Amino acid sequence: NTASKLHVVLIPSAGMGHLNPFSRLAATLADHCKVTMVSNVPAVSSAESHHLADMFSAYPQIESLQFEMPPYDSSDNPDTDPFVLRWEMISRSAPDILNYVMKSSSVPVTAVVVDIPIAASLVPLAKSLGIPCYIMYISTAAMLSFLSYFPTYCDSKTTADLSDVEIPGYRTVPLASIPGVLHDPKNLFTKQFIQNGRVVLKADGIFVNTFESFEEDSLAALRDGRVQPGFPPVIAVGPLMPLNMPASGASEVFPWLDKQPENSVVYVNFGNRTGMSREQVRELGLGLETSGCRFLWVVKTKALDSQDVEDLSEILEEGYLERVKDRGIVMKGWVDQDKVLRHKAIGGFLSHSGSNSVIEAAMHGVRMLAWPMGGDQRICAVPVVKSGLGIWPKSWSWQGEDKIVSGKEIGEKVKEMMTDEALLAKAHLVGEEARRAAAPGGTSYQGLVEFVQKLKD
Ligand code: BUP
Repeated sequence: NTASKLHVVLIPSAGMGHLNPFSRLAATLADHCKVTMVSNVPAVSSAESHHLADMFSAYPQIESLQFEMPPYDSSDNPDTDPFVLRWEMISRSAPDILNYVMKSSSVPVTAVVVDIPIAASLVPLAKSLGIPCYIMYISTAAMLSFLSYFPTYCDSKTTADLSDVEIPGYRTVPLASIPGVLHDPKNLFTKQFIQNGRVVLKADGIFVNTFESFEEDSLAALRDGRVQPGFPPVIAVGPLMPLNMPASGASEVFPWLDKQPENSVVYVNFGNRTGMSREQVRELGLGLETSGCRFLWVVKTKALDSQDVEDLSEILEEGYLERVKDRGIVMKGWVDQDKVLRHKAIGGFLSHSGSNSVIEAAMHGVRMLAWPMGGDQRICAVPVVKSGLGIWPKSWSWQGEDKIVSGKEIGEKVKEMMTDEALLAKAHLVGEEARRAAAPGGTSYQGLVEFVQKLKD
């Protein structure tokens, strides 16, 4: 049959926030056609190495191609985030990666799906070889609108400073929601962001890990050309279903969760890339304690997991762990977020509102208290509030502001979220809609079926 001759090659960049949705897309697509996923080795973080090894062993039907990254001199960009540096390395190696893919593939390549941070180099190359090229956009449709409009905004602005970005016919993105790094036009990330923002228009289509009812307004604005005329097809494919493999990371949390009442535990995790200052960590600890709620808290003070080696007892106030031991688990490292969010004891999620965390909370219908810290997180918090999934105290600090949010404020908001029955009911509804979208016959499922059908034609 034709489907067995279709071969889609996925090229992710780096960071668990990218590998997770790519792996989920690979597993979903593998039900419809042959799928290969390229990994760039060695991985930047240990979480990524573990994840890739586990995924390829659990899903032997996904072919693995490993591309050895050449050594890279980072002296031009000494302070750059290691993930952004890796994106740059991959972009520079794009011709070699595509060459390698074409040479090593056992079956001719029908289409490639490339990750957004490396799209500017890979989309034009793939197109020049006559290969249909799709982008996997790793964030919300709201953020895709901002990314796609930002180059136009930069071309037309008359001063060096940024201001509110008005996307005509759609919405105004306030200055405070613009990723802080974009203020510096010389920054490597800013250059990549603008190039990738321009290249989206050249892709054959763009996958977004979102679903119709969650971001109806943003999807409509993209599709009807309000954000940019002639926008390629936007295929909402979310929530992408978690992989079916043994839980990763800390396992001791689950027997504890099993003993807690339904909807009683706040899960607190700020993602892979957000290290919090020790002072803020201590206030957060006080907040969780004074909220009176049960909690599962993953503490992170460094952006890269291999550097996050400080012991909890050094980070937290003396005596804290002893005081909260009957009510909470405080841990460092990795916990299987999907398994946590689907647990019936979890009643709320205090999150940095990273795009994957948002869509995962939506999928499991878990109420959110959004505390965006930087990057695209304030833009991703918008659909959280709009859909009714959660609340967002906008005055809380972000992006390296000196301001510390007090334990008292945090405690009050956590309690507010956890006692709001209407919010709980609304979040459950969002969860039902999300799961319906992803199930056979749902809008997101259909989006992927139509993508495969188009490749066949
Ligand atoms: Br930390 C952590 N367990 O302990 P986001 C993360 N995850 O399963 P990002 C775990 O990593 P930004 C952990 O489920 C999600 O799929 C989580 O992605 C998983 O945040 C992913 O939420 C994290 O997008 O920051 O990538 O850390 O996207 O804001 O740059």
